[in-house]
Amino acid sequence: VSLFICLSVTLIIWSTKRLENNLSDEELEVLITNQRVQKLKREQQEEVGVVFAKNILFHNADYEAEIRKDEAKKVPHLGDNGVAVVLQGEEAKQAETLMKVEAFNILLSDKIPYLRTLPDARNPKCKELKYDLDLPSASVVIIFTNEAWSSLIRTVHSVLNSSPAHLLKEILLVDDCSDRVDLQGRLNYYLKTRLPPKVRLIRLTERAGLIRARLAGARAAVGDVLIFLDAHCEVVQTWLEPLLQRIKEKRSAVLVPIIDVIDDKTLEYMYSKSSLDFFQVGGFTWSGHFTWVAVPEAEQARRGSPVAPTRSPTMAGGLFAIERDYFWEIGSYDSQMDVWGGENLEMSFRVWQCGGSLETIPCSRVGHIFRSFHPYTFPGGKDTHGINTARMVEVWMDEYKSLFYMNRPDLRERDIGDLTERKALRKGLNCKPFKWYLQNVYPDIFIPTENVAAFGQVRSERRCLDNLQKGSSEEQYELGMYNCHPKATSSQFFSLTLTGELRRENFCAEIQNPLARPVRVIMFRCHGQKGNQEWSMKDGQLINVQTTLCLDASDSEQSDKVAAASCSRSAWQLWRWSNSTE
Ligand code: UD2
Ligand code: MN
Repeated sequence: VSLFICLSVTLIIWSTKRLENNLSDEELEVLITNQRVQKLKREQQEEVGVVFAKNILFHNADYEAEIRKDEAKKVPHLGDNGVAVVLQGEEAKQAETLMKVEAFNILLSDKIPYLRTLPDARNPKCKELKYDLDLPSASVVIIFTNEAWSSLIRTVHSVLNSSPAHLLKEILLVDDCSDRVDLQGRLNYYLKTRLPPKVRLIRLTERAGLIRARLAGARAAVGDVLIFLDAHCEVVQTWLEPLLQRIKEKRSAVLVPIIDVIDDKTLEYMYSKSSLDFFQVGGFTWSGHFTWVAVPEAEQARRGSPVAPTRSPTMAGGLFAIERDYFWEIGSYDSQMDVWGGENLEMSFRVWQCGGSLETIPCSRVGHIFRSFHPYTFPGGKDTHGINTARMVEVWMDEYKSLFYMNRPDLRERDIGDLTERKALRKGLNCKPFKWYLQNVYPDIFIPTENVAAFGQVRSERRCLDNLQKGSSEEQYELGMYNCHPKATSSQFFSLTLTGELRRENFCAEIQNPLARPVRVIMFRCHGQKGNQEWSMKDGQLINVQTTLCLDASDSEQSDKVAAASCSRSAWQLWRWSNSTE
């Protein structure tokens, strides 16, 4: 009898609850399971502290509660118009601690609404441009591994909000096997309850790395054009139309927006109102790194207008648009590249060498949070940037690969995997040599061994000019000397250009203070204006033209530095280059 009473009471409670809340069977089931899970969570929380095991099945009510908790953190209009927000007191401290985990200010990101207004960072001339109503449709592919929730969600809302619905076919989220709890069921639930069905989620069951994650996204996409974004971006109004318009005009054009910086601490959307005609395009260094460079004068003249498509030798990699079929035709990606790095230069060289073009579209602007470290793991702890880049170098850079290996001798003997397929691809597409690329696409690049009077090691007695490991993060450094290495390595590899620069990569030797004693020689960004950076070579002496002082090694044994002194017959002023045309 008591069992019967108990059962019927339960039944009555169930049905009233059901009537009150209008719940379906399934939802009711969820509600009950939830109570159990909540209890389990409480117990677990007490036991292990804060982290919930990932294998606990959360249910809808939990997700709903968590999402509402997140939504409750939002401060309306905070960060609107992309302004900087500075946290104070205890919050600021907490935010700083969390910076060490996420590599950006997650605490602030949690407080800024998912959709905030941004400044119209575009050049005013963009408003005069007209776009067709009928444009190819876009699949926006956003890949992520263990990205922070609020910045990921903000990226999605931003794209949805600032893209014309008829042009946005879908947003494809590709989860590269994240194990963060909030990116599990909760993300699914968020999609179902907060976002339109055109936002889709794919989960990779194994960590694929960003290259293979993008490939997975591209395979699943159905739009005419693929647009890849990182998971911490915000787009500026009318970012999409100019990209699609250009692809409609030229299907082999691979496009990048202007990438603006979203400050990692204040989340300010940074751009310069006063210099809207100026933006940078992509370059690269001989050590295989991407760099930003000014638009060359010749290109400024060719493109006609500062808002016209601007040719870019390379791209940063994360944000670009490419016609979907063309993406596959031109060789998609090297699927053997792991985790992070190198794929951007690979695609840049490949597109140019195989008949396409890479262009910056100035009226399309997207903000990106640049982080100072990777908030995710590198499985196996491998230098994936180095290995991926070596794969790229072997396939695309021909004889110029020696300049890369001089910078990365450690990669000469490394196992970088099989390249047969990629080499066959290059052959099949009948791609042009790297030399063609340098001459036609990037004529401004400094090639340490070409158009120079001398290059290689610069020796005085048994010591050689040496950068003493400087020059990657420094603004400037004093030029040093060190025992000559048996073979030229990048730290001892200098060039004397035909315009008189004594140069290493993008640093040029100059004299800043001829009155100091001793006069130190400073390596500073090459300015190309001769002046204090002009040197001439005569009978073994290296003479700074402006000061008429000679490069002098006399105190280098004590100081490890080279100096400049009045020219004399001293043997300390005689320099031998390992390769010289004199
Ligand atoms: C830049 C690019 C980035 C990529 C990289 C070179 C921009 C703004 N960003 O570095 O897109 O081209 O250069 O490889 O141009 N991710 C995964 N799986 C992984 C690792 C990363 O899905 O194993 C995701 C990650 O969550 C992020 C995206 O890939 O959404 C790019 O990673 P990042 O933001 O760490 O790269 P970033 O901006 O430093
Ligand atoms: Mn990024």
